[in-house]
Amino acid sequence: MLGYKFAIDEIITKINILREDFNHTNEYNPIEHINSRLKSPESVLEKCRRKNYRMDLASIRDNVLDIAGVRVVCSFISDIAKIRDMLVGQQDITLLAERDYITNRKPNGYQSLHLIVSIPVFRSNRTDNVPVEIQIRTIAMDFWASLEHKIYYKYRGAVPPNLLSELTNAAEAATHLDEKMEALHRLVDHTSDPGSRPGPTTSLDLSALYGNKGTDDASR
Ligand code: 0O2
Repeated sequence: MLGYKFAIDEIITKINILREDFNHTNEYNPIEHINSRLKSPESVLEKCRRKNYRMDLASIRDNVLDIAGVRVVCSFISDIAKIRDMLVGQQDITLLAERDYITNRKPNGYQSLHLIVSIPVFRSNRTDNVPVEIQIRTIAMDFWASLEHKIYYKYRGAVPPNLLSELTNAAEAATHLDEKMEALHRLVDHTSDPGSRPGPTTSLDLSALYGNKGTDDASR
């Protein structure tokens, strides 16, 4: 487990460097917060059982690739691809697998980009290539996922159908919020040149925020 802990430390250092450097270069911080977790031995064994993997160390090492997990929470949908590309482009990071639950949302509404990467960890007597699962998502996606996770565990997987459909509706609302925040962010970004910055009384054209639904939503 120590090797997995070191791999988490390496990835978090990389993300913190990206955060600080990106902020310095672009005067903007795309990362809201970072969490990490080491899968417990019980969960590792449970996953082996569920997926029918052999229960020995070699099999665990080869098959359970999310023992080390890092979650990056961003402000806007467009930040997800930026962070993904900045990480995957690093020479010592190898992308082993990628699951895009944003383009292909799970039926329950779960959204996130999952990367399985491998990173070298330089130990006192050897170098290990250690897999880490990196989940990248927006604040709204994260908010939804943490509530869904709590509900799922509370009902031990047997969530009542009405609650399931409310969760799906909430996922829709989270997507809608993400899209609006992204559009607003772009709009403000385009007018952020101090020379063209509108005064407090100048109206911005907000129609792009509401797509082709007109501006009715603006009054809500
Ligand atoms: P935790 O709390 O992170 O330890 P698996 O689900 O492990 O059988 P696979 O194919 O290895 O399947 O992984 P997948 O689906 O790419 O990602 C699994 C992880 O993504 C989960 O880890 C969750 O963190 C997250 N996740 C995936 N689907 C959902 C979902 O529907 N709801 C929520 N809230 N999270 C999800 P763990 O190990 O289950 O949990």
